[in-house]
This record gives sequence, structure tokens and C-alpha cells, in this order.
Amino acid sequence: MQTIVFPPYNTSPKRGLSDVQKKILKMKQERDAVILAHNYVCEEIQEIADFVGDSLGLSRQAKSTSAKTIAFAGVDFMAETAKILNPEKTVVLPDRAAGCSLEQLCDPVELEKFKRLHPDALVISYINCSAKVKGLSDIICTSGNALDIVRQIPSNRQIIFCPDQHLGSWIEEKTGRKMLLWNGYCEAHTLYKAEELLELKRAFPGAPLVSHPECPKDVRDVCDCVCSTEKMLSFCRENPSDKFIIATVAEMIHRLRREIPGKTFIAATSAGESKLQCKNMLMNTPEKLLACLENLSPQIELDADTIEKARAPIERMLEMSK
Ligand code: CIZ
Repeated sequence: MQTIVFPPYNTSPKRGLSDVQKKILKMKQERDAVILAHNYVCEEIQEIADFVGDSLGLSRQAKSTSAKTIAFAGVDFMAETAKILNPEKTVVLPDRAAGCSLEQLCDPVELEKFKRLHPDALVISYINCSAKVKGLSDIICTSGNALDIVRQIPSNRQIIFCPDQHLGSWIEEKTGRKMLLWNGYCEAHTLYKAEELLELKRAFPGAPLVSHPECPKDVRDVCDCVCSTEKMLSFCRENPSDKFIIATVAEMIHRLRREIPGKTFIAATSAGESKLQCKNMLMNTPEKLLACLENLSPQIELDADTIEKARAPIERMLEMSK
């Protein structure tokens, strides 16, 4: 087994910014832009972003920014969410092809048909879905607030949960609530094998194994903590261990190291690789971020009707997770 161990972060001496990072910061001023970056993008972008976080934190930042332009380093549904919350602003994404398997596995036409079979059910959708699917939903959630949101729904109300079957089954386990689950999955997190993770635990005795709820149940069952990326920070900060095995997209470790510099993080292996990668998040390179700021392209464009329909369930999520 070949794995990557990220030793404690060395905060001093700090290496200087690269030329492209400096150019991005200059162009950001010229464009009156804010750079929002997801926890899963590369370290070079995380280092210079105005805010690095999960979809919930990023949505809150997108809603409150006064900048004219939002440069979103992440995948398309995240940048779309920023646009839905700020239709008057310019929202750019470094690579328009950066999508998400969960989004692709939930076709709005199919969801509409399914809703017709269960007309009284409430639709809660994971934020990893298209703007059209958001528009067909009653409430959006993230992995960080999903438990909280589901617990607020009256127990006699049927829930359709889409698109992630694994996040859905984790919510069922934690809340004791049965839901109608869509059958989507994250093509990255489903690459983990429970056996490989158990082998890592044996190789690093005493290091808690932390995974994301997008992992399948047999994988989650061998973990010490299952939580959203944001909660991984508080778990690793508060837990007395000085070493953790992290089973989510490996770029998450950059943020963990920066914010918890005294500890060591081990990237969990997946399908014969030394770490888990998300091919869509990897499309966010510093060069493409610079180009999208320079050209104000590619931009997120959504029609007014899609924005209006998708906005209400996102706002509902923000209200329910204050
Ligand atoms: O909510 C998000 O941003 C995702 C995709 C994962 C997480 O747990 O932060």
C-alpha cells in the first residue's frame, strides 16, 4: 500500500507567492472580485482565496459579498448556487466543464416523474445537483446541515431525498427517519474499499479514520468519524490524537494542515491510488483562475425562471441552518 502522509504544516518560513498567484491577486482588484474556493481545490488556489470552505459556507459568503464579480473555484453547481443568490453579479468559473457525477445522475425530468408518484412528499435535495433539480425541490441541504434539516421536518411527512443515496442512508441511520432515496452517488467517494481503509488503520494505529457521508455504508462503518468537510476541521482540532487518516478528496488536507498546523494527516488510499482525487475539482488550476478573471469568462448564465425557482429552496436551507 502506497499512501501520502502530510506532516505538520510549517508556518515559518512561509514560501512566497508564485507569479501566477500574484497576477491573480492583482486581477482580482481590477475586477472588484472575490475568490471563493471549495475545500477540494488545489493548494495554490486555497492559499490566495478570500474564503475557503464547504458549500454551505460558500453559499453564505456568496450571499453576503459586496464584490461585483465572484470567481468561484469549485464545480458548476456551486458557481450556479452563487449566481442564483446573486443574479445581478458576474459569476465566473475557471473551467465550465467542471461538473459533478451526483448532478449528472439526477435528471430533472425523471425527478418530476418520481414526484408525481409521491405527490405529498417533501423533496430535500443535496446541494450537489443542477439548478433545475433545485427548482423541483422544497429544501436544499449540504452534508454539513442535512441532519439538522431533516430533524426539523414533521415525522409524519414523507421525504424524497436526492441525489446521493449514500448521504441519504447516513441521514436515515443518524435520524432514524426512512426516506425515499434517489440512486445517485459520488464517483470519487465510492472508490473507497473498506478493506483498504482497515489496512490503513493497521498501518497507523491510534490515528482516527475520518470519512465523508458520500462514502458507501460498508466504508462508513469502519470509520471513527463520518462528517462534512467543515466538521472534519472541528473533529481533528478537538480530538487529542496528533494523527488522522482522512477519507475524502485529498485536497481537503491542505486546509486541515493550515488550520491545525501541529498535526499529521494521512490521505486515505482509493482503488490502488495513493489518495482520492476529484477529476472535476482538479480542473481548477491557478492559470485558468487567472484567465477567467482576465476574460470574465466562462460565466454562469441561468434564465430568470430557473433562478427564481431554485432560489426559494436555497434560501429555505439558509434560514433553517442559522
Ligand atoms: O458540502 C460540500 O461542500 C461538499 C461537497 C462536501 C462537504 O462536506 O463539505
